[in-house]
Amino acid sequence: MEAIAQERRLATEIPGPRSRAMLERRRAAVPNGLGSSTPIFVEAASGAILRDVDGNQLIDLGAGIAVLNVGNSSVAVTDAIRQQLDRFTHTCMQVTQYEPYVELAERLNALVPGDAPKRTLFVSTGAEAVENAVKISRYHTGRDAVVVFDHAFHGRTLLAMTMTAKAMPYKSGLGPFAPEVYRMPMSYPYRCPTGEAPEECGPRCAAEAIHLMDKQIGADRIACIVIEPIQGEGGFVVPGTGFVPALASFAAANGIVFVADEIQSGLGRTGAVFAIEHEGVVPDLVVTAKSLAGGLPLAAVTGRADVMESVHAGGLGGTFAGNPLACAAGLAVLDQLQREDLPGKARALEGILLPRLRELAGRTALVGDVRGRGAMCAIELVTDRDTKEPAKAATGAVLEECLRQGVVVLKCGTYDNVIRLLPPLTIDAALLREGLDVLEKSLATVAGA
Ligand code: PLZ
Repeated sequence: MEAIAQERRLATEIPGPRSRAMLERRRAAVPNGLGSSTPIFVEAASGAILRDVDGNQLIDLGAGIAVLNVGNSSVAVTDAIRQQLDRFTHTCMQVTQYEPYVELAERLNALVPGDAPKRTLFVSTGAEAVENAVKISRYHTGRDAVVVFDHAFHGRTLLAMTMTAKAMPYKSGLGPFAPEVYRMPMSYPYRCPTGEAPEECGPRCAAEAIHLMDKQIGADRIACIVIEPIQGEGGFVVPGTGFVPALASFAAANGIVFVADEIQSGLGRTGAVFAIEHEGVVPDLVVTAKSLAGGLPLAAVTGRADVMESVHAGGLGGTFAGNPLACAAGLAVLDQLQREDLPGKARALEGILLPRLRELAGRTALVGDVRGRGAMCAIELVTDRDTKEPAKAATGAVLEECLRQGVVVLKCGTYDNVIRLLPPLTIDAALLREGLDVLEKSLATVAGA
């Protein structure tokens, strides 16, 4: 396979004529409901470079929404897929079984925090993993209620969409929703829902959430609390110190299954294998997807054996769940995670990202907040630092300018005003710096406009 030089190269305007022509074809063939944040069509990708159909080479600071922690087209991963491809591509684990599924389960059981014996169930997508975590929690507890948080994103299927917070674009017009899902305040130090100062936001929001769970649901009716240790789509919100541990203690004291949704934050991204490790909390269940199989669709529910073993045989599964190509890729991803110390790489990237983003905040008042851990960092843009009015239009304009200059950057956030940086963890420091230079120039252009 051809390795693409790890450099940004502008061959045409972006989008170029070929991407524009494909966009026309797409419009006539694919529904508008599938939104795409850029008009670019990719021809090849490797490392942290995407080459489009017009020959432009773009710096990838989105990693396919946190899927390519190992880098685009990781050689180790594609080799593993190729080897499995020559053996077989599918049997269905519910019919005739295969070793890569079991081996990957063993590996994840060892990686997920906690000393108790564990089990792993594989499915195909993040939403499906979230749904299975809820099914297992309900079965285990004999309770119905599911607790989620403001700004949460858990997927697009009926239950996962219900668990997702944001109406537009994820829920508006797409209901009715699933019952027994309750939303609690989320600690968001920059915009504390209780109005506390950032240092007090964690304990105060935890107290508020616990009060609401007790009084409005009843702790003894709650099957599970599902939380992203660092929120992804919701705005890269890092909860205040103490928030997650207080909820985990409440869960443990009340027989509630505590579920960490590590779909975006997991597998090295935040400088630890799992973001929950930064909180010193051992969750009962962890859900992973995205980076688990380096681009192949694979998701997992991993957790305490006594919880995972609650469900009767045949109660869980799926035709494609734990596809052998995806499991082979997953094994190669975990090898690479450990061999190349991807969590360590994420910490090194944090050392480039956070200081640079703080510098940007020093230069333009458009940047209201800088936050993140590891290579999961973001800036939140506001039109006014006092009122914190979200700068949605400016955010869109900055991203468009970045794209024109050959850098793919994603936004997120309930208010569409957060620019998130999610580079492949294997990105060269120089290439990341170049991407950040482009971001800085784009911010200056938009701020000065
Ligand atoms: N939980 C924390 O980040 C997926 C969504 C892209 P699926 N995030 C990207 C989009 O617009 O649909 C996500 C996540 C967290 C669950 C999911 C859902 O994972 O594999 O997309 O189903």
